This record gives sequence, structure tokens and C-alpha cells, in this order.
Amino acid sequence: MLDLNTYKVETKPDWCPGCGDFGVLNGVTKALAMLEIQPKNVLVVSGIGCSSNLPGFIKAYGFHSIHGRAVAVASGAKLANPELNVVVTGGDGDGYGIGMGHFVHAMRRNLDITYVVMNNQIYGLTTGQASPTSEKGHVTKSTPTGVIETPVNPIALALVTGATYVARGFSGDPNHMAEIIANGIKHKGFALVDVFSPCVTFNKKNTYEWFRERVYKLEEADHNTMNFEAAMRKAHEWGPKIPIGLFYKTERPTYEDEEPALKMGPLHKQPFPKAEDLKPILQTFF
Ligand SMILES: Cc1ncc(C[n+]2csc(CCOP(=O)(O)OP(=O)(O)O)c2C)c(N)n1
Ligand code: SF4
Ligand SMILES: [Mg+2]
Repeated sequence: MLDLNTYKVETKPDWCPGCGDFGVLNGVTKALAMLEIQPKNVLVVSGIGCSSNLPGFIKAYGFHSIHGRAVAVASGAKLANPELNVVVTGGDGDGYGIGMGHFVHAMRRNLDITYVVMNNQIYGLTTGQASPTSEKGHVTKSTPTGVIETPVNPIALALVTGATYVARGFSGDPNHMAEIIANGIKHKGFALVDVFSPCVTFNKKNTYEWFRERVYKLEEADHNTMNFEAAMRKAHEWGPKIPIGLFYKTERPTYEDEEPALKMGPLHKQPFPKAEDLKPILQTFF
């Protein structure tokens, strides 16, 4: 295991004291250290949100992109250099709202990236509007009489869309989360790690205490992570008992494996086409 200081930067996180995202930063850092991945071999990509500030707080390549586009940027980076470990970090609004299209298509493509979503069931950065995962009835700044929509179920969605590693962590248990993230990074294919990461300022409903009373670990519940139907049943458990841990893991070829343009190696190692080689291609546009 590498020293955690390997990934330390001078910039201090600007999150509110107690924000669940501290636990996620800790979990991602520990996962990289456990896998002994050097900062030069990691790219952390985010969108916009409190959670999306994370790449600024970790020593690695980073790309703080635009709202909802983190997975698209990460997909491009992975295709340009499949040797990079690409980790996407962002929020529930970023990934399951405005970024939903990219999220779904990256899963069906089975790109080899790891997506860690700090799911606080609220828009934190914009000061407390309902997000796609806010629970029905939740009174927020944008829903003064309570949310009337059914929330997105990211675990069930990931399962039906083709993610090959589907897991959930909790900021209150960063060591367990680090294991799950490390296994997600090790996994060859799209890994979703949805994390309950409480917003202590704007979500007074889904707090650390609320989760502590409810979460239990699938690893301790005799759950078969290779059984799709069992995973789907667990994905729908939401009430007095809520599972965390690995729901499902399977294997199929990644997008990078099957992309013809990558058969000759990573794009960044292929010779850049000469101007005269591009001419016949450009001619086809006239
Ligand atoms: C195109 C666009 N639309 C809206 C916004 C405003 N905006 C910034 S962050 C955000 C939501 C953040 O919520 P989430 O992704 O859950 O992150 P959190 O702050 O909760 O960590 C919104 C709506 C924006 N920056 N860009
Ligand atoms: S507003 Fe919420 S999500 Fe944003 S830093 Fe504060 S506690 Fe975290
Ligand atoms: Mg959020």
C-alpha cells in the first residue's frame, strides 16, 4: 500500500464541516493507495457541484468539466489513453439529472471507467433544491410542498443498462467504501459506486444517523453478486433496511476492447495523421 500522502495536495477542501464528501475523498485516496497506483497514472474527472470539486483535492491528473458532462469527458480521455485509470467523481444532480444520457450510454458501452457518485439526494452547491434522487415528499427549496416525483434508482438503472460492477458505499464507513472503489477500479469495465454522502447543510432528512439506522452490508447478508435477479431485488430495498456493498459483478468485453481505432494501440501512441493523409477525408465533405 502506498503512503496516503502520495495523493496529498496543499488545497484544502472547501466543503462544509461534516460534509459526506470528505469521506469519499478519503475513500478514493485510500483505494488508489491500496492499488499502488501512482498519481501520474490516474485521471479524476468531475462535473459541477460541491462534490465535483473533488479533483482539486487529490494529487492526480484532474479535469473539472461542465455540469453533467464528466462521463463524456472521461469517455474521451479513456479512448485516447486506455492505459490511464479514469475515475469520475460527481454528484447525484450532475450524474443522474443533467448527465443522465452520458451515464446510461457509458454503461451500455461498458467503458473501463469507475464512476463514484456522491449521492446526497439534493443539489448542494445551488443551496438545496430537489435532485433526481430526492425522496418523494421531501420538502426542499424547489419543492415547498414536497417532491411529487418517484426518485431515480441508480443501482437498478445501472443493472438494466449494462454496468458490469454495481456497488454502493456510505461516507460513514470510508474503509468499506475504499474497498468497494478499489475493486471497482480493478474491475475491467464500467463500475458504478453510488455513495450515500450526506449534505449536512441542505438535506436534514437523509443524515448520517438516518443511514446508520438503516444500512447493512451485502457482504454479510449471503448475497450472490453474480445473480442478476438477486441484485435487482436488493436494488429495490429501501426502507428500514438499505443495502450497501457490491450488488452485482459480471464480465463482458469493454468498448475499448472492441473499438477498431484502438486495435493498433492507444490513440496517443499512434502517429498523428499527416495533412496530406487528411485531404481525401476532408474532400468527402465538399
Ligand atoms: C448547465 C448548467 N445548469 C445548471 C447549473 C447549476 N448547477 C450547478 S451545480 C448544480 C447541481 C449540483 O448538484 P449535485 O450534482 O447533486 O452536486 P452537489 O452540489 O450536491 O454535490 C446545478 C443545478 C450549471 N452549473 N450548469
Ligand atoms: S452544501 Fe452540502 S454538499 Fe455542499 S459542501 Fe456543504 S454539506 Fe457538502
Ligand atoms: Mg447532490
